[in-house]
Amino acid sequence: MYNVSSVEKMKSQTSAPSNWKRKILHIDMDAFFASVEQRDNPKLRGKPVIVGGKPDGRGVVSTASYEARMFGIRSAMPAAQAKRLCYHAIFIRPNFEKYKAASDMIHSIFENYATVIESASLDEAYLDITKNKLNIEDPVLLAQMIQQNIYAVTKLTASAGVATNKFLAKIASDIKKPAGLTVVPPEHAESFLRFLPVIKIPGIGPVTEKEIHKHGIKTVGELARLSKSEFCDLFGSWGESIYDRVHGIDDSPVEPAGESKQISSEETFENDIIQFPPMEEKITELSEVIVKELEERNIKARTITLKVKYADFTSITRSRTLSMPTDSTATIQQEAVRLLHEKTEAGKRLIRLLGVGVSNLVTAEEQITARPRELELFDL
Ligand code: TTP
Ligand code: MG
Repeated sequence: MYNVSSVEKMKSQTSAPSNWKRKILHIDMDAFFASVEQRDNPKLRGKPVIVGGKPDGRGVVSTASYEARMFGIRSAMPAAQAKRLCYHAIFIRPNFEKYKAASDMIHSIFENYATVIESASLDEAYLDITKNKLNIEDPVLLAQMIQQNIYAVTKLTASAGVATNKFLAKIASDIKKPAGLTVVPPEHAESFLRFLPVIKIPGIGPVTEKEIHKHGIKTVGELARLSKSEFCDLFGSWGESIYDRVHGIDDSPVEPAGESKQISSEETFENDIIQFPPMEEKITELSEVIVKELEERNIKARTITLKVKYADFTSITRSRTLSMPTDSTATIQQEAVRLLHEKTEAGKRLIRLLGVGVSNLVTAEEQITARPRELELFDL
C-alpha cells in the first residue's frame, strides 16, 4: 500500500543514512478529519467528503477527502464555494472527540519508536530517530514500520518524510500524499527543493509569494540564486532564516512540547547601527517579549544570552549564568546590556541584528526545591 519515493533516484550517488548527522522523520496523516469519517462510515468511502461548516452558512472547509480535492476543494475555502465546485459532495460537521482519540493513538505509537518527539498538531509530528528505541539505523525502514503500525492500529494512512532536518522532512512528507514516503539525502537537498513553488517555504505566504512573483521568481531554485543581502531586502527580519531554508539548512531541534529549552527573540534593524542607545532600547523590547513568555509558562531562567550579528553577517553569542533564576525584565535587560558592552565589538562595528535569549529554565516547583546558592554572577 505504501509507496516510497526518493530523490536518490535523481542522482546515482547518495550518502548512506548511517553517515547522516541527524535522521529526522516527519509524519502527517492524510486528509485527517475526512479519513476518520470515511473509516467510521463505509458509505462515505470513495466519495467527496467535506468536513467543516455548513455550505449554506458562512462556514469554511476544515478538510476534504482526496476525492473532493479533485474538484479543487481545499482547507479554509468557504463551504459555499466548495459546494459550487462539487454539488454532490457530502458535508459533515467535525467531531473533534473522534479526531482527538485517533490523534492520541498515533502519538502513543510514536512513543514505541522514538524518545525525542515533537507533536506539531493533531495529525503530525517530528521524530528525531538518529537514535531510536529499536536501534534501527535505516530511517526509511523505521518510517515504513511506523506507517504500517499506524495503519494497523487506526486504519488510517499517514505520509512520511525522511531527511536530515525538520524543514526538509516536512516538505518531503507532503510530496507523495496519500500513503507516501519521501527521502531527501542531504546532498540532494537543493535539487529536491529546486522546482518547488516558493510558497512551499514556511515564512512565505500568499502576499509574499505575490511580491516574489513580481521579480519573475517562481521556484525555490530561482529564489536560491539571490544573495543574502537581497533576501534581507525582500523579507526584512525573516530574510536570513528564509535564506537558510531555500538552501535546505535548518538546525532547529526536535523539541518535545512544553519543553523548549530556551526562549529567544531577535530583530534586524532597518539600517545597521553603531550607537548604543537604540541598541539598548531594542534589548529592552526583546527582554520584555521574553519575560512575557516566562510568565505565561510560569518559569524562570538562569542563563541570559545576547546574540549580535554584525553588518558583514558574522554573528556571535555571549552568555552569562546567574546563580538565581530570574523572570525580571530589568535583570535580563541589564545582563544583556552588560554583555553588549563587555563582550562584543558594539560601538566599534556596525550591527545589523540583536537577539536576547534565556535558557537553563526552571519551573516553579524546581525553584522551591532548589537551594539558593551565592548571589554571584559568573560567565559561561
Ligand atoms: P492537514 O494535515 O493540513 O490536512 P489534512 O490532514 O486534512 O490533509 P493532508 O493529507 O494534506 O495532510 O491538517 C490536519 C487537520 O487539521 C485536517 O484534517 C483538518 C484540520 N484543519 C482545519 O481544520 N483547518 C485548516 O485550515 C487546515 C489546514 C487543517
Ligand atoms: Mg494531514
